[in-house]
Amino acid sequence: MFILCVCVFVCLVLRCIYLYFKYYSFFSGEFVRKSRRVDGGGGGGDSGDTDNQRVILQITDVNDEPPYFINRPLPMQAVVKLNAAPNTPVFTLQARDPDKDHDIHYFLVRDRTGGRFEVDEKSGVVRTRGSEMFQLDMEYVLYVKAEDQNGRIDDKHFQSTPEERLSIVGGKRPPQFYLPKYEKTIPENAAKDSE
Ligand SMILES: [Ca+2]
Ligand SMILES: [Ca+2]
Repeated sequence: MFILCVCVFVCLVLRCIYLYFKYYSFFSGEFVRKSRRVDGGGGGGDSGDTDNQRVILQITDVNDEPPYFINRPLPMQAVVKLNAAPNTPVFTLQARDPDKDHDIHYFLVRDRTGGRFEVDEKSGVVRTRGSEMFQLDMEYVLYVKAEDQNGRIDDKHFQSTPEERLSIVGGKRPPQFYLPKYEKTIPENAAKDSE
């Protein structure tokens, strides 16, 4: 009785495998359906031949998500040396966009510094302008944004981050703690005052 049950079970498994490979196979993203061709000229007889119909699915990513800044903290903070030469980088704007074909550009939206800084549209680097000294403890404020210029909303607008505030202080800024926890590993033989 036990041997009979085993034989029936094995037959069922083999039958399932046969039916699976007879009608469908799925491999490497290509779906192949095997269909039986009906012979129309032989009195409605079935020739038994099969055709393979290969369907290749190509899935593309629609550009439907806006960019976002990864700079932290927000609002952004930076410092500038009082004697910084023209074109000195003081900060780098960094935005991400989930869409595969994004094309991120950076813009200075509002300038509250009298033209003392500029934003590189492609790299997001914020640089100084002019050779005049910056003032100690003066706060220079810019409003910036990033756009995905492959993500068009309408004829005039692209997907964009919100406008973000970038505060640049002349000289030094007091220590800023914006995360609840900080961890850092240092070698146990590190020299005193080493960085
Ligand atoms: Ca998308
Ligand atoms: Ca996008």
